[in-house]
Amino acid sequence: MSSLEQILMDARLSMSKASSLPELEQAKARFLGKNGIVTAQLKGLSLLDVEARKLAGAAVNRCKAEIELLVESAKERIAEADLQAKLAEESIDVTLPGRNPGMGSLHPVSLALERIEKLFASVGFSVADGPEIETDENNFAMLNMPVDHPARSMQDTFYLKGTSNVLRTHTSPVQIRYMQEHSKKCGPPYRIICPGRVYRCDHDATHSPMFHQIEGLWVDTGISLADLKATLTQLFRMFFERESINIRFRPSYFPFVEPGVEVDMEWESKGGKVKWLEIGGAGVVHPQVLRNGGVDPERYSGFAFGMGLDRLAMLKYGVNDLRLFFENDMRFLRQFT
Ligand code: FA5
Repeated sequence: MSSLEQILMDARLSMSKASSLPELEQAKARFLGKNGIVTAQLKGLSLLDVEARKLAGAAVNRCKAEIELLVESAKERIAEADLQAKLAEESIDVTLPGRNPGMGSLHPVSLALERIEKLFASVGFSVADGPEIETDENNFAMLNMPVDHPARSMQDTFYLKGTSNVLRTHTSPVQIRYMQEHSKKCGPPYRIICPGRVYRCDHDATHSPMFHQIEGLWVDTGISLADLKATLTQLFRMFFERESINIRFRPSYFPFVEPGVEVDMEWESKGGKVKWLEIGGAGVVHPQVLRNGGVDPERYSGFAFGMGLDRLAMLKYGVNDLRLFFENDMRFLRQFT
């Protein structure tokens, strides 16, 4: 056997034995490195005469090329083995039982909403819905706030570029949508609540740029402010589970109701001093708004209200900063089971 055949056999054995890339590098260097066996053969060619050098040179180069191929295929084999080992290490046994992440719970705002919906349903209200991207027309104009009406600036609005749409600033446009849709079919009585997200450019401990409101609308014959007060008083007593709750109406201005009121709730009284908290706006639906909804104001009247749902949840659960509702901190949320 020639020395080159011997070298090749030796190389095959070494490459097949290498089980890691550093081992392979070492084996490669032993044959092809600066002081390697094949390199020594190439250096030795200079001692031969021209004809013999040609033949021997070709043979040494063939041997070198073959060893390079051996190195490449060993490299692939090692990479594949490494990959398989990694996959085996990271593999997931899908048959194992799941880890217990702890019991989930509803968000406090969802809890408050669920409760309010149940209470209103128990006195005959149904739930209506509307889009969060609303037309300027429904959010403002149909609610008695035409373009340039100063009341538009009462709510800092997010306008949608290049359209006449806005992120709705309150849930009141659902009143218009509901009345328009149902006046075509059957007409009043209407008794609905509409909970949902609303948006305003506003941010501090009691104001959030996205918050939740719950709208209420009752349209029928002979509905008055007294019905509004009786309904809200009764529902707040049930919601807060406190018989002693009183509400008061403060005169206020909303273009879509006449008269309009701010609703305050008696929260606590210390040393004979009563503390009132504002929770929403309300009033008797303006005749023009009824007309815009396809309802005859000569025949029907109604009341409407819009409450801050997050504010109600803050009061119910004793939370003093609205922003806590939107931070999704598990330590906070876990307390509401
Ligand atoms: C309105 O939005 C009227 N649409 C309510 C209404 C409906 C009046 C029907 C008459 C008839 P106001 O801007 O006051 O009104 O908002 C109502 C309630 O939403 C407030 O009392 C407050 O509880 C809550 N609220 C307002 N802005 C924020 C805010 N940035 N973050 C959290 N809650 C807010």
